[in-house]
Formats: sequence, structure tokens, C-alpha cells
Amino acid sequence: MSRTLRRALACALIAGFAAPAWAQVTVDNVWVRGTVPSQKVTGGFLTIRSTHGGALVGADSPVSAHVEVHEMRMEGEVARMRRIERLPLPAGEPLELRPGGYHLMLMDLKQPLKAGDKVPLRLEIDAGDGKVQTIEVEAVVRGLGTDAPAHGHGHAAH
Ligand SMILES: [Cu+2]
Repeated sequence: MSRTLRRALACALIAGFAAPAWAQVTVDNVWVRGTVPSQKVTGGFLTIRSTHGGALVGADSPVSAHVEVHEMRMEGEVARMRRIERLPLPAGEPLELRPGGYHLMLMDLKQPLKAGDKVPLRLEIDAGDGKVQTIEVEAVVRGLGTDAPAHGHGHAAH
């Protein structure tokens, strides 16, 4: 990891993220679900607050080939996920990405993730003025089954 990235990460962790000219966005409660060795996808969860709204338009992480923003809905008894390109952020209100709802999906994991590991995540926020802010955060890995919805997370639906 470069020094610049490390410093940006430290700032994001300590102060949230503040860019005076743009919407102020803070991210906390960042975690990803731990995996077993053969598992290639997992969920990422966090809370975003943006003073002026905007949208979450992308994410990525060095531990996976790519990261998608997903929504999860129940269709009858079946939980279905689908990719969304833009997740609108309500101005001034926290938006929670959590098991059973909106979440990040880390695809094609390069390594197993075990409880207690730290995973860098980069979030792309369209602040509504045509500029995309990049926010670096660090997720903590929580053990399998943490806050799991009763029906489980339907990764097989992909
Ligand atoms: Cu998903």
C-alpha cells in the first residue's frame, strides 16, 4: 500500500471524510462477512451519511476482483439479489447497508477472509454535482453467521 493511500485511509478512519466544496460524506460501521476457503463471494456492510445526498455509484477492494452494489428483496419465500448502478443517498439521513437489504458484494475473492482481518474498501460517491468522490475505509471481518438473516444470503442466486 502506498504512503499516500495509507495516509488517506488514516484520515478517512479518524475524521470520516470532509471535502469542503462538496457534500460531506461519512462512513462507519464498516464490516464484511468472513468466508470459508472455497467461498468466492461475500457481503460488505456499512452506514453512509451524506449531507447533500448524491448516490453510491461504485466500490472496489484489493481482496476481490470487483465489488458490486446489490439490493436484496424477498419474492415470496425467496431472497433475491440484484446489482444496482446507483444507490441514492438521502440527504442528511444515514443509509444502512446491512444483511437482508442493500449491501456490497465482493466478487471473486482472492483469499479467504477470517474474523478480525482488516479489508480496505474504496467507495465512489456521486455527490450530485457531477463529481465523484472516492472514500477509503477499512472494513473489519466478522465471523460467519454474524447478523445473518434467517434465510441466509442467497449467493447462489447469481
Ligand atoms: Cu449480493
